[in-house]
Formats: sequence, C-alpha cells, structure tokens
Amino acid sequence: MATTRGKKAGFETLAIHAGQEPDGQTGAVTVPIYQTSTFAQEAVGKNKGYEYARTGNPTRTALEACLAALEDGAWGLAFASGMAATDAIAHLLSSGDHLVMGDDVYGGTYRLFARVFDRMGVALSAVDMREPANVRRAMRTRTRLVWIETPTNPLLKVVDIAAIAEIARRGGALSVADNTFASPYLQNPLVHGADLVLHSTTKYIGGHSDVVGGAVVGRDEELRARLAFVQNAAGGVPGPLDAWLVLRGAKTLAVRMERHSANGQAVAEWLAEHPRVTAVNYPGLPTHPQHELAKRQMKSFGGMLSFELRGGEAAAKRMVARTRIFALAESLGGVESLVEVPLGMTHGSVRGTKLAPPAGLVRLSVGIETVGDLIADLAQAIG
Ligand code: P1T
Repeated sequence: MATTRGKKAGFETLAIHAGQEPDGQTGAVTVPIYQTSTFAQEAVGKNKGYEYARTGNPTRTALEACLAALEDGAWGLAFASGMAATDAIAHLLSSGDHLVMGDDVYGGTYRLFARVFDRMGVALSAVDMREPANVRRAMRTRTRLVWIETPTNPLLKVVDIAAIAEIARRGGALSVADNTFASPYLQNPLVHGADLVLHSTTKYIGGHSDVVGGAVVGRDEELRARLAFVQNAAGGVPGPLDAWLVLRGAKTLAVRMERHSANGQAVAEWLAEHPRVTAVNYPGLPTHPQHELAKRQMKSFGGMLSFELRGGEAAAKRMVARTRIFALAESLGGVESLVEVPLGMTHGSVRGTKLAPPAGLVRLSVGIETVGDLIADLAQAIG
C-alpha cells in the first residue's frame, strides 16, 4: 500500500497502511502481535520467510516497512532502543576509524561513542555543526562516520543536513541524522542527502511513553545488509509487543505532531515574553539563529524546547519540582508534557566536558494537552 493510483500515498496514509495489509488468513485489520520465538519449517532451508525471531518477526517486519515509508527510505530496521540502533551503526566502524559528531547531542549518544567505542579504538571529534566548515576541518583520512543530530538535544540547535551530508560524502564518510526530535513528519533527512536516519522510537513515533525502541532507515541495499547482519549478530531487537506498540503509535504521528508544534510554539512565545526567563531555545521563534534554515528543512518546529531562568540552576531546580501537569521525568515525545534539567538528568554523562549544557537549562517536552493549562502550570511553577 505504498501507492494510490500510481501516485505515492501521503504521509498520513502511509503511517496507517504501509506494511500493514489486513491479515491474509483472518482478515484482522491490525497487524497481529506474533508472540513467538521461532517458526516451524517444512524442510531444512524451506520456510515461509521466518526462522527465528531474533532474525525476523512479522510484527517487526510491518513496523520496519512502515518506518521506511515514513522516512522516504527503501528499508528500515527496528531495534530494542534508540541506543541499540546507534550501537548497530557504530559497529560499522573498525579500530583506527574516526567519527565526527555535533557538540550538542543526547548524553547517551556521547557516552556510547566516548566511553565504549573510544575504548575500541574509534576516535571521536565533537564540533559545532551549525557551521558546516567546522565539520570540514574535523575530517581526517580515516573519518568514516559523521553523526548529525538536528534539532539538537537539549539546546535545539539546527544543523544543515544537506551541507553536512555533502561534506561527509566528499570525505568518504557515511552521514547519519538522528531525527528523534523532529520525527519523520516534520523532517526527512534522507531527502536532504543523509545516508541513514536514526530514531529513538521511544519518543514521537511511539508517542505514548509506553515503549522503548529504536530504528534505522536508509536507501542503500549494501548498507541494509551490513546493518541487518549486525542486528542479527548482536541481537538488539525489539520484541513483538514493543514493535506493535511503536507501529500503533506511528498511525497517529501526523495529527499528534501538528498539536505538539502548535503547543510548542505557543509555550515558546509565552516564555520568551516572561520577565524571569533569560533565554528560550525553540526553532520556531524568529529570534532563533537558524530559524530560516529550520523553515526550509522542517515542516513545523515540534514540541521540544529549552530555556533558562534568572537565578540559574537553583531557580531551575525549584521550578521543575513545582509543576503539576508537566511531570519531572526523562524522555520526550509522548502525549503528556514532561520537564527536566538536562545536566542533572538526561545529560549527566557530558558533565565536565565541553558538551555540557548550562546547569540551569530547563527542557520541556510539550505534550498535546490544552495549551492554556500548560501555560498556567508553567506560570505557577516559575512564580
Ligand atoms: O532512550 P533510547 O530509546 O535508547 O534513545 C536514545 C536517544 C537517541 N537520540 C536522541 C536524540 C534521544 O533523545 C535519545 C533518548 N533521549 C532521552 C531519553 C532524553 O530524555 O533525552
């Protein structure tokens, strides 16, 4: 169901139907949860496409096909978490290779590259990717991977995917874009030239804070084969129920992202006017340094933002303990609003490095509740 009358179907249609034909045997409209670890074979080497559920499971296959369609890719691979997906990509590297990543990324991404793959002989450079020339300068003969995150977590920097993918390509490196903050509804990095797109499907795609998952989508068949080999060899795969929950979430991604973006914009504009707020990072504000680039690269600006308060870290910690609707919690992208202080929570692993965000930075994942209630909650918490 990738096309309607020869035309590529729209995003909303693909989200509901790609990879999800009614079940051939029963007519079930939703893809069944194939809760099985293995598949009976007719004879050695003769089977219906499935052997053992680490290698493949029909519920996972449906999710992978759906995610590939949403990112305008040729294939998708689903993983047990965003970090398992990142780990699989990093396993394409060998000792002696070098990777370049942005200087503002999810703390766990930095931790994996700097504390795990670094020990295995993969060198790392972190640069401010808002200036593509910084990436060009960081490239070495053995640079094999350029890791883009945009918008970045937690400072919402916006990076020019096309410019950096081109620098990577000329340098013989793969470009990967972590599209978790935008979701495939707002931005499609493969269209801008990235080789691979990565998601923590725990976030907007799952959308309901009830599942942990990850995915990689691409177009090149050889890359698919290399990653599928790692996926099967290392085994960081989602179970069928988790794959099903992500697939169910994906069906409503478009309508949720519209509301996340509308609420995010309203909250950002309100914060920008607040006398106790000293900085607001949201790509939808005309004052954001890469607002024009964000407008070109993204459909709208999503529900993630960060800000600083007069009074710094102490004021931030006081505020996040006082919200009533915004839950003080790690993660993002669910229907419910969340608040956190990155340096003390999701980004603890960058403390003391040049990647550390301001200690008083507050990050919001703006949910799809009534926006007036969200603003009233922030107003009483900021005081
Ligand atoms: O948590 P997991 O599904 O393993 O995904 C890791 C990950 C990858 N990329 C980005 C941009 C992310 O934000 C994350 C996870 N982030 C959080 C848990 C957080 O609160 O920022």
